[in-house]
This record gives sequence, structure tokens and C-alpha cells, in this order.
Amino acid sequence: MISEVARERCYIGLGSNLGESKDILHSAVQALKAIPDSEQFQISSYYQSKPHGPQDQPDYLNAVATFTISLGAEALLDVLQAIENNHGRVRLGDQWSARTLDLDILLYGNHQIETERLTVPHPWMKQREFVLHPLFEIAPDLKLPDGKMLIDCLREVPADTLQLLQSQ
Ligand code: ROI
Repeated sequence: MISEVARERCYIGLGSNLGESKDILHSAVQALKAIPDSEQFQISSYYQSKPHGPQDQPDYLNAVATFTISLGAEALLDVLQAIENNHGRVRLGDQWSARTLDLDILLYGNHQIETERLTVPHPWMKQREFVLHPLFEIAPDLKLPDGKMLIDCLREVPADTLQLLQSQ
């Protein structure tokens, strides 16, 4: 019997602060759109943001993408890591350091997932203006799995270090 996996809407955070970040995000968007079985794709504007964590690294470009997919969350993570690697993912140091491309699963349907490889919703998404504001642009009515409305999270996290990129 073929096992059916439910189609879920996922939200992916994109970030880059090494190399030609705008070109890297463009290319990552094409790769996300090309995931077999992904449908109803949307991408936010790109935002320039000050680094969270260590400050001795360049500003980031961030965006949020959404699509529906019938891959499970861990299989989706495998695909995202392959896309990161195809973009020559380089990390200068630890998890807080500069990188060419970072793709994070922010939300996977309404699921709360806690495995060795994956925590969903992304554990810091509610503190990150570079996630909440692009997410709001593409999903203004979103309710998070804990029942909190995105707009209420957004009100607690100012966007004053975020700059909307006018031309993509
Ligand atoms: N800071 C910003 N502004 N954008 C990111 O995508 C980002 N990613 C990270 C850390 C190092 C936490 N800081 C970031 O992983």
C-alpha cells in the first residue's frame, strides 16, 4: 500500500550574509519552487537586517517563502539542506556565524515537532523581526500552533533595524 502524507503548508526562512546575497536568495527561491510536489508558492520581499548574535559579521538579507507540500517535515529538511549545500554553504565558525545560505523550517502546517534534528515552530522565530515581518507580508492572518496570532507577536518586535529592499 502507498502511504499517503497529508499536504501541509510550510513556511521557510531564508537568510544570507556571505557572497552575492541577493543572487543567492534568487537562486534559492528557484530551487524551492522546483521541489517536486511543491505548490502554491509565495515569497516575501527581501529585507536587509542587522545580525542577531555576534555583531562582527555583515548585515543579512532575509525573506520568507511558503508553499504546500506532501513531504514529511524531516524529508523536507533533507531537501533544504541539499539546497544549502548546492549553494556552496560555507559557515565561518559556529551556528552564530556568517553563512552563504540558511534555510529554516519556521512552520510546518499546525504541527509542533521536537526531534533530534528538528524543532518546529522554529524556537526563536517570535523574537526575530527578520522572520516576523516578511512572514506577516505573505500571511497576515496567520495563527501559530500555540494559538497566538502572528500580528500580536509582530507588535512585540519592532522592525527598526529592518530595511525593505526596494528592487529585487
Ligand atoms: N541575523 C539576521 N539578521 N538574520 C539571520 O538570518 C540570522 N541568522 C542567524 C543568526 C546568526 C542568529 N543571526 C541572524 O543564524
